Amino acid sequence: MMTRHQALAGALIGLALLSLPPSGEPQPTADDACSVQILVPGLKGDAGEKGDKGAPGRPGRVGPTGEKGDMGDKGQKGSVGRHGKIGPIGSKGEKGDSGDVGPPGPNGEPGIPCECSQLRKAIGEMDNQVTQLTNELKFIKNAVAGVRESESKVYLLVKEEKRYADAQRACQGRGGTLGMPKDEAANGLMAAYLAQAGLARAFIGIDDLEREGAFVFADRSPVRTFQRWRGGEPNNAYDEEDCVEMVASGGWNDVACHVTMYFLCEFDKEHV
Ligand SMILES: [Ca+2]
Ligand SMILES: [Ca+2]
Repeated sequence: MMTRHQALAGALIGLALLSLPPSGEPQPTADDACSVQILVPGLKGDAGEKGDKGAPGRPGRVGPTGEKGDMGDKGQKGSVGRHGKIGPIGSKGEKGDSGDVGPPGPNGEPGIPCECSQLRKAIGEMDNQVTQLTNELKFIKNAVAGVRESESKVYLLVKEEKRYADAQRACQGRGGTLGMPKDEAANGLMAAYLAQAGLARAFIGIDDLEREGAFVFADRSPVRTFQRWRGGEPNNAYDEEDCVEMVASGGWNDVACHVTMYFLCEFDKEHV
């Protein structure tokens, strides 16, 4: 049994066959105008020729940032730059070598004439001072060499050859006198001092300068009971022996005052 669809399709095909003009036949006549023309889709045609290239499209949107590429080659040397600013002051450098000696300077003004007489006087005074100091030094050396002491006196043997008067002045200049052996103890001490020093004799403080034969000690006190004259002395030989020496044994002898020899000084301890 035919379905409604099959029946409709068959009807449509029949109608199509009726509308097709027979081949080789003339154009439809007026009668054809009355024929029912029904349009149905044809079969798909062949592919057409390729069209021309279209116009360029609009620019696309900006893309995302790309990854960093490798370092490029070193560029060429640039041109010289401008001068920079002046830098800070540097630290002090080391001392340089001495320079050459300069030329001599001009002559100076004439000097004041030399006061030669005054200079000579000053030099003379200095010479005197030197002599004085030299003598002091000798005396001190003697003192350092050793002195002898009794209970009340200090004795010093001065090893400088002097005349009697000069010897007395030398002792007085130091606050003493030539040695005065007024008793056996003093005479013995002075004699021992001479002997230990290896001396044969020295001036002591006895003389008869004021009156021949009247011997006095250096302090002008007369020589009385204590005397230690050697045998035959005092003899006032050649009528010129007015001063007295002591020999190492402790004996006394009158001698000429102008001869020079070492001498013994004595000082009171109270004044030393
Ligand atoms: Ca005499
Ligand atoms: Ca004599």
